[in-house]
Amino acid sequence: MSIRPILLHPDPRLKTVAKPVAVIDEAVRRLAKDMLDTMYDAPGIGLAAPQVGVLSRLIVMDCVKDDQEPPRPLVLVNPEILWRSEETAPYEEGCLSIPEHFADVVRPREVEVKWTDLDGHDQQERFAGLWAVCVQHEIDHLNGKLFIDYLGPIKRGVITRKMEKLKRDLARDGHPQKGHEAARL
Ligand code: GNR
Ligand code: NI
Repeated sequence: MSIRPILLHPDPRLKTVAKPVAVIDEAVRRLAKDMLDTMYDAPGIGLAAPQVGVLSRLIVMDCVKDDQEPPRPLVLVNPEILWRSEETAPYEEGCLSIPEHFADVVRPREVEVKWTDLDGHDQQERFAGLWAVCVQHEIDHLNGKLFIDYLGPIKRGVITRKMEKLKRDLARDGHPQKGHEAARL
């Protein structure tokens, strides 16, 4: 088990376009395993490699909500959106790199995605519901985009300044000071 630290916004690495994975080697398999461990530990429903400081096009997801259902850990190498539904839907999004901040984001309700799995095989699937929200959120991370980039500059600025303060507090004492309650913007 290896949990990697998750980068917090603002960080230049979270704004960088990630590079395609050229070969699936042991390092890529270890990264994927660590990202799943890190995601489940957080806990979160998805994680993109740039969030752990690796600027490669790799994401992991498990959007199974029901504890009764078996988990479905997915690793997507070099994911690409092939098709987006015309129909859109709002969802109140959060991000492990922007903890305690939530805002409605409107995205296509369904997407068709192709990717390479860890065995090097091509995969393709149509995602809907929370899976569609998550896969679009994660692919955005690979393109240096965060959910707050869909908000207006006022809301985005409020969140960014709160995150700058949180990071200062964490750097000083390793824990947030008062005034870091969850915020819905
Ligand atoms: O754990 C997460 N939950 C979530 C909720 C609504 C919309 C998107 C997400 S993804 C997020 C984990 C994360 O930050 N992935 O990049
Ligand atoms: Ni995120």
